[in-house]
Amino acid sequence: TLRALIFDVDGTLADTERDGHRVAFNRAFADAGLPWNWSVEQYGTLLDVTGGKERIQHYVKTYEPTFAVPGGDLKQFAAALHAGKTEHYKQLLKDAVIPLRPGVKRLLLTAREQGLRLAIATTTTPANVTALLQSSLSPESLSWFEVIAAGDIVPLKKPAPDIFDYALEKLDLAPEECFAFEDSGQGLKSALGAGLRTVITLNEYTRLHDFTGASFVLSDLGEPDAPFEAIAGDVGN
Ligand code: XBP
Ligand code: MG
Repeated sequence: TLRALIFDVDGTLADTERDGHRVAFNRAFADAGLPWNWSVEQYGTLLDVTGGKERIQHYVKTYEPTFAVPGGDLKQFAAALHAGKTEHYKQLLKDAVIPLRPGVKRLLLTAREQGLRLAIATTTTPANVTALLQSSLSPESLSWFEVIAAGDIVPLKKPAPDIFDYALEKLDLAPEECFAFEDSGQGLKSALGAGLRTVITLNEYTRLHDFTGASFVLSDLGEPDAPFEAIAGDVGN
């Protein structure tokens, strides 16, 4: 029996990467007086590395190999930059709502009506999940999710299965009792590694990823009442 749905956040609940995270990284770089600016296109390549702190470290090693790291410790430097990035991301979501993807709200509401349990398994920082749900869904929507597994709660990020394993353990459910919702190849690998059936919704950054093993690969979750949502401007409450 199906008992729970486990959701990825970035790219699955909302298209947060291009106009959210990417912009926040660039603002943090500017604050630190760094001349780095990640373009929409380059960010697509950088997304291969999951986790913002890990992404910054990867960027420096790959594209700025001669950069003299202040303090000499790249991990520490990336963590400090990333803390600034998180502040910018939260502020961005306060200034402008990034809408949930089509059909996400309907699916969450329907699942709740039917007594399905909800959880989140994401690589993103916990504060980002809170900020997104509060601004794009509703202040009380955080409580809809029984488990919010996020960020550094497990040492190995996606594509490792650890974050989904963790969510399953907290739900006290077997993978056969759940479905995962993902948008990326790394996310799918992570969910499959945890034994989960997975629904993929594609986006601009992930549409060419390898989705072998997914139960469904969909453009989005917007059918059948997407036109209604569009008319009603169904964002927020
Ligand atoms: C999302 C990520 C995150 C975000 C940025 O992956 O990889 O790193 O890009 O958030 P997923 P942070 O959708 O698979 O969870 O900067 O907080 O890491
Ligand atoms: Mg994602």
